[in-house]
Amino acid sequence: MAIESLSTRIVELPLPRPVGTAIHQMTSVGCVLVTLRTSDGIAGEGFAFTLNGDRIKAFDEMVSGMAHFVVGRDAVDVGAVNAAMWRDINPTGHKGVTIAALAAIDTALWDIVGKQASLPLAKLFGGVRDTVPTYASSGLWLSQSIDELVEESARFVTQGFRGMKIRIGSKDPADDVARVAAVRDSVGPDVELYVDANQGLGPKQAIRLAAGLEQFGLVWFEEPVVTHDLAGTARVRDAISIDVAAGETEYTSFGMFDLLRSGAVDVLMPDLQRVGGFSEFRRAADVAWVHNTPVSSHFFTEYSLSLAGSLTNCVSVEHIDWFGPLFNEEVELRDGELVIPTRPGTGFTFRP
Ligand code: SMN
Ligand code: MG
Repeated sequence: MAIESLSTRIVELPLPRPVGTAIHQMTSVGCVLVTLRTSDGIAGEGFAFTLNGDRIKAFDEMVSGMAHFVVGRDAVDVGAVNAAMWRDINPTGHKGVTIAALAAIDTALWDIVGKQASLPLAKLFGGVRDTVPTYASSGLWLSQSIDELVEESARFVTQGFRGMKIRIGSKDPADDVARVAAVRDSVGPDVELYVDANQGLGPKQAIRLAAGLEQFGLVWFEEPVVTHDLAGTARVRDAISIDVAAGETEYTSFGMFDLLRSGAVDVLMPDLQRVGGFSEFRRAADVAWVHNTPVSSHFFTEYSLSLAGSLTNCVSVEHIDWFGPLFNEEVELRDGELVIPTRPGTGFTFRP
């Protein structure tokens, strides 16, 4: 069925409290909600977001400016529509606002394809699992005190999480070690702990810090250094025994290829918006596949479940609850894992 319209709506979701990482300060997220409507009344949905809603109107404009690529087209031709948008943004580049707009539209197109087929996208892409490991990630911020970390980590365990991510990158590395030690003490030896320095360290700083963190049995050390320093990230990876994860700030399967080829990561973490939607995430996962590297999704918990349910090499989905208020449906935690939705399309619909 032909797509009749593309519409957008900007919404701002306040966070429960201001939070900070080594490089971000956040009080809200701003979203551009994208809805495609077919002549037989099916709605395909996707969204793009910015931290604090910064410059969100530019994202709205970029999405709206691509309407002519989808209106009049059939969603099952998502490959051709995607290729046309890809060609069109060439002069501006395949990073940032351009790829975020392409990603949101690609997501909405696939949502229609799933709904038309009455299939969850995880099955339409080729189902591999019904639940996927996850870890609590909307918490344990660098901006919190040690007492708050202890209290919140215990609460995550009570909620049923078996893993959680701690933001690090303190001025004094001894503070990072103390913060991770306090959480490990609070949750016990069996809970999986991840750390994320949000690119806040230099390679040597990261290597020295890892030496102090190795005793805590961490799952991974995420974004130790600035995203474009692939050689620096690879140096860290070579020097430490903890796995290195990165990719959330890279764009498209080409960016992922560079990361993998540089030997910079043990776990690749594409972000649905920055990688370029479902189509490009799946290509990125295949690039990781040929590098024998697992993938774990960044943000976009709800939509990433469709990918996790269909990608053999997906090991986990980050649990961020910030975007929950957008949807009628809720993500479901079962025995510490997230349930892959069985509803058609992405399985999540905007709550008006
Ligand atoms: C992150 C990035 C941006 C804002 C908050 C948290 C973080 C993550 O890198 O991996 O969740
Ligand atoms: Mg991160």
